[in-house]
Amino acid sequence: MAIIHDEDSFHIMDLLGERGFSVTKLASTGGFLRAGNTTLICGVEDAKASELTELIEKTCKARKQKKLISDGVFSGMSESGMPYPVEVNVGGATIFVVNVEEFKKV
Ligand code: 2BA
Repeated sequence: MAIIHDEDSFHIMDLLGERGFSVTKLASTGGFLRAGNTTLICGVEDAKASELTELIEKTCKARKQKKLISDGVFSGMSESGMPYPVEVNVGGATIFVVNVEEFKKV
């Protein structure tokens, strides 16, 4: 189970699909910030567990990114009339590796 940023969800879902992992994506909300995030549930054999966590770690790594923002809420523009770049933190993953007692498909 991995809680990741929404921004990383499309990329990691594509990669997991390409590598043959089954995955379920849930829209979730962080209890502290009350902001949207994404929770992935992925059931795997023990032998594939480290490949899965490594893939998530690489793809969803916390990093700084330049984003264009505007300070004029109403105009959508800065004083110069142009949106400007700011550095923001994106990505990161909180991963829970849980043993499954029983797995059934009926
Ligand atoms: P992270 O620790 O990277 O956590 C990101 C999201 O992962 C959390 O969103 C939550 O949805 C989930 N998560 C993290 N640890 C968890 C756990 N042990 N059990 C279940 N879910 C877990 P938010 O709760 O909205 O937290 C967003 C960020 O705010 C956290 O980033 C952390 O940097 C900070 N934060 C969270 N709780 C805090 C607290 N009590 N005091 C100060 N800062 C806190």
